[in-house]
Amino acid sequence: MIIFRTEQGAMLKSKDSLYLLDAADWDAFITSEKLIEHLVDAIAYTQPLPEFMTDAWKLRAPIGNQEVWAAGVTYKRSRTARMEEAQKAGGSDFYDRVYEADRPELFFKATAHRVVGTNDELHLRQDSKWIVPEPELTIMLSRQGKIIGYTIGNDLSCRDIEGENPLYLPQAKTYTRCCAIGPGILIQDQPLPDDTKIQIEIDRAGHTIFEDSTELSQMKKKPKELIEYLFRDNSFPNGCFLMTGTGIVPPNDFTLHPHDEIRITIEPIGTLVNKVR
Ligand code: DO4
Ligand code: MG
Repeated sequence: MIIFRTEQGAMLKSKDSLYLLDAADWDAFITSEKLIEHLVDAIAYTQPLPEFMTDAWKLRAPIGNQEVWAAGVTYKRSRTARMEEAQKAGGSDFYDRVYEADRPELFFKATAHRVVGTNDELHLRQDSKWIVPEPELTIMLSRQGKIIGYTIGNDLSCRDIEGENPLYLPQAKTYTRCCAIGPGILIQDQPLPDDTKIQIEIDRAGHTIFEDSTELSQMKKKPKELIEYLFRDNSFPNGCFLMTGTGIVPPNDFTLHPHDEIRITIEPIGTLVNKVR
């Protein structure tokens, strides 16, 4: 079951049918301990929506007042890319060490107002010349740290800023429209299979200029370990999102341009589509 957030309320997709649920208080709805029961009831007792009706509905980012946190250097590819970008500044050793360490890299990524949904625009930071998308499996967690479900995240990152000095990480990562989440949340507390693929395509002027894929089996740190560290001495009254790190980094001569379109697919969640400006 996948939940989408729309102007009209929560839209539930089950098999090929769509149902509308009241979610005026999105935080209460999505973090309710009875969420699964509500969804099962909606399927049993309400009429599916005719498709023509929902075609024009705009999907919003499926986030209320949750914070977005992110894990870093959870895949070998990210470790190598970071070591390269930080080499001149003498910071590469930190990335190698965090890849091997028990304690993961966890950082604050965004508040909800910095997050965009699918089909919305991400922002290219004006004082950066080297910006890349990071396609990441993103977990929604309850206030108790239980997995509510899975979505797709784009951890837009300024590689020149973080490469200049690791202490600049918050500026490289957190700014207006720095993060995309969506299109919806796959409601499931069980882990996704190791062979789940994460795919990315970047289009410029109608041509695909970069595509790549990885799979969850390539993640060195597992979601359970990341969650356990994130919730140590830390409280999240509305639950939170945790981006689990990127396993795909475009070549070092690649940077996003205004109007590029980024498509990130993780089945069975769907595809997150964003242009940049
Ligand atoms: O330490 C830099 C950021 C790492 C990151 O965002 C990632 O590996 O996905
Ligand atoms: Mg990342």
